[in-house]
Parts: sequence; C-alpha cells; structure tokens
Amino acid sequence: MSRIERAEVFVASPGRTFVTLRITTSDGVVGLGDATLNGRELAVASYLRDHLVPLLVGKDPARIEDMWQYLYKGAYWRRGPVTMTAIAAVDTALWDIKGKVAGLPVYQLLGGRSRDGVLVYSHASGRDTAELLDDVERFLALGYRAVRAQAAVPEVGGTYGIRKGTLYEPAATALPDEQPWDTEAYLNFAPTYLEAVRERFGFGFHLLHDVHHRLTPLEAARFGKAVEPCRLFWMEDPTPAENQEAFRLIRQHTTTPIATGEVLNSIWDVQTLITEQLIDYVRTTVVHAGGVTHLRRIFDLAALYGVRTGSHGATDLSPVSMAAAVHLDVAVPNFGIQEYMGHAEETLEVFRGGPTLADGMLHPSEVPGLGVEYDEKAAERFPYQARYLPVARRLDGSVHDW
Ligand code: GCO
Ligand code: MG
Repeated sequence: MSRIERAEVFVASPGRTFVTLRITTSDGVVGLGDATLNGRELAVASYLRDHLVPLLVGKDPARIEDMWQYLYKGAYWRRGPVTMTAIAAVDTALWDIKGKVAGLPVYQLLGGRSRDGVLVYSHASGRDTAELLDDVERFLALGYRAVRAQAAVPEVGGTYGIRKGTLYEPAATALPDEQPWDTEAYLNFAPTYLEAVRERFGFGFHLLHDVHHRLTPLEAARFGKAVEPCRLFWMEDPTPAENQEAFRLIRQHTTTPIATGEVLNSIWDVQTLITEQLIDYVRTTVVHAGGVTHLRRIFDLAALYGVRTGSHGATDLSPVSMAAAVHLDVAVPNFGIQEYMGHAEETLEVFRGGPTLADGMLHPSEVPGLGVEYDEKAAERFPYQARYLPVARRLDGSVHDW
C-alpha cells in the first residue's frame, strides 16, 4: 500500500508570500496544498511543520475523509483560521494525489462537470469616479462579464480596494499601514459611483461591490436600499462577518443580494447565515475553510437552502487554491460566481499550470490532479518577506474594521 513518505512546507514571496505544502507518497506521487494566511503566514507554516507533518508520515494518502476527521477532531481545539488553513493544505494535497493516482482531473472525482465554464469577476478600482469608470471599461473590453467596482472616498483619502500597481495587493508594507475611515463619507459617496458605472455601461454585465466589513447592520441596510437601482450582483461583507445574526436586520430591509464568508473557516461559522437564508452567496474558500472536503460540505448545505457559491479569489490565494476552487466550481450544482484577481508574473514563475481564462470564464486544467506544479528552484529566487494587511482608524483615531 502507498504511504505518505514526506511532507515539506515552502515559504516564499514570489510577488507576495505563499505557504505551500508538498506531500510525496512512497510511490513517488506528489500533491500540493496552499497554506497561505495573509499577514499570518508563519503561524500556519509552523502548525504544519511542527504539528502536522510528523502525523502525516506513514499514513495512507488515499483516506482523505479520515485524515480530515483525524486532524480536526484530533486537535481538540476547534476551528479558527490557522488550524483550518493547515488542515486545508493537507486535504488539498491529498485530492491532488488522488487525482494523479486515478489519472483524472479533480473535478471528475467530484462528480464531473455541472457546467462548461466558471463565471468570474475581477476588480476595477480608481482614486475617483473617473478613474474607476476607465478601469471598468478596461475589464469589459477584456471580456469580463462581471466586475467589482471600488473608488476611494474623496475627502477621506484611502479606502479598501484601490489598486496601486497592476494588481490589487493590500498586504504591501513591512508593518501595518494605517488607513483613515469615515462611514458617513463612504455612505454618501459609494452609491454615486456605482450609479455612474450603470449610467455609462448599462446593465449588460454583473456589477459587484465589497463593503469590507465596515458598516453596522442598520448602515448596511441603508446602503443596500440606496444601491437597489444599480441591481448589484452582490454587496459583499456589509458587516463584520463573525456576527451571523446581524444579517437578519439587513435582509429585512433590502433586496440587494448579500455575500459573505471570506474570513470564515467552517460550516459552523456559516450555519445560521445559510439555514436562515440570510445571504445569497457564501464566500468561504478551499484554503481557509478546511480544503476541498470541508468546502464541499459547506456548499452542499448551502444548496439545500438555495444559497449559491462565490468563493474568495484574491491574489493571496495561491494558484494551487485557485485550481482547487475551479475544480469545485465546475462540479457543484449551486455555483454562483468565482472571484479571480489573477497573479503577479513572479508568482506564475513558481506555480505552473492551472485553470485558463477565456471570455470571462475560467476552465479547469484537464491533467490528472489539480494541474499545478511548484518550481522549488524558482521559488528560491524569492525569499520570504514579511508583509502586513492595513489597519483602519476612524477620524477620532479609534480602530475600525478593515
Ligand atoms: C476580496 C477580499 C480581499 C481581502 C484580502 C485579504 O474580496 O477579494 O476582500 O481583497 O482583503 O484577500 O487578504
Ligand atoms: Mg472581500
């Protein structure tokens, strides 16, 4: 019988930091898992190296479900981003191995295709409305059918989601950047640029917006109502995601669809949101919510309640995660949309292969497993660099949700 012979953890910063787990079996089959937790990367690397790798060696790589239960229940300490990201990396690597052993792409192991391609959205942004409109135009010209729109609040200076270079990268400084926040200014301004986008480009594409946890339930209800004429595909993370009950109030006041879950890690974190149908899209991901095994469980619960998927896909999700996401997206019946920000050139020098983009849709790779390879030699050219996500402060100097 095949055994897990080796499990190695790589930490490198090709364009940004990624933590990657590589499992090798006694038959020489290699599987990859993403273990990146933006701004807290080394905690997961240590969890894997110091606590999970010693448990993996000698185990049967074919028993994916059993491994998941063993690592989850065996920890005693439940949930949380560090634990669930570490478990996700092991789980994803084992799915990669299973696909390679079977000679099939992972989506075939998940029941095969439910659709021909995976609808994605990308990120348009601007320092003001004019710049945002140009950026939306650029994405539409590239063939995207869904675009997220964010513009900086003028009097306040910064806000979440404004790109500086070619890719949006919030974790850009050696210590956390402190950014100003003013809720009233945002509430006054954001609906105006979303309206401007619809006015200029019409309704023939999906328009999305990320509030990024900044509002109270009542403020979010007000915002959702204000943007109803824009017919958003969704407003994302209207309030801090950990209070599931908060979404009841938002839901009662607006028909703007709601998405949340990118910072949540388990089926229990989204249980109320899904079973009370408080959201339309669940944004949990392979990497932060326990791997393919656990994310599929979340998606199945969501399907029972008419909630669709809309997984997180920012640049801090490595190409391994994105590949796994697209295999799931193409297979599950209740897929909604997939975020896709793309990756820096340096990232793609280290991670080779993966899904391909055509006409605003992603298509999974057809090679056995996940279809991504990790070039260890190339990664050595990009040593680890510590980078933090920003912190938001209100105008009175107190800390706000970023
Ligand atoms: C998104 C997210 C990201 C996160 C980032 C944090 O919707 O894509 O909100 O931009 O802020 O992934 O690591
Ligand atoms: Mg988001």
